[in-house]
Amino acid sequence: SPRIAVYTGTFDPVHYGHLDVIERGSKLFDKLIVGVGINPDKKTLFTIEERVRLIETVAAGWPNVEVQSFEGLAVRFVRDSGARIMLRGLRTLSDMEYEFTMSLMNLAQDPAIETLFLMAKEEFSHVSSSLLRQIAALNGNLTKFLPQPVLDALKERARRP
Ligand code: COD
Repeated sequence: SPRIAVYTGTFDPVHYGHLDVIERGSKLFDKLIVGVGINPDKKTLFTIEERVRLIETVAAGWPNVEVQSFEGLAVRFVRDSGARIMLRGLRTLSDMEYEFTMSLMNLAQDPAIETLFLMAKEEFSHVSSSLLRQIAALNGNLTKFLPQPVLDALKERARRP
């Protein structure tokens, strides 16, 4: 049976750090599903449709990568996708604490789903969506961190109230 992994996240918006994990994950598995979480309690800059579309656009070069949105528990989405591996990226020590706690909670929800971590590449280890959103709001330069379609979407988003 094909080896499938699900890379879960909010991706608000997707950046080169995420894309690096997607590329590396696509080489490790037969199929990589990018699972974009709908969290009704969390206010995002981009809608779920926009976040999915941006990832589809920038990941179009990898034929075994599929993008889907999900609501509810992340582990449930992984299981329903026919996968047993939840892929995550790890940047700094502070990520470590958060990800460790979350992986234990996810393991308690469904012991059949394992979380697998890929270490961030050095050049992206300081890149986070929240920091990029802040810099975008202040008109900073983000060309090193975001692909063109995402830069365009941020500009477009800034024009909307
Ligand atoms: N380099 C490498 N990896 C990176 C980088 C980078 N520069 N930046 C981020 N990452 C990794 C993150 O560590 C993470 O593993 C992944 O990429 C996605 O990041 P985010 O910030 O977009 O996603 P999160 O952390 O907000 O994840 C959202 C989830 C809902 C998936 C998560 O909170 C979760 O699994 N929660 C468990 C509880 C649950 O099921 N909630 C569902 C509610 S929607």
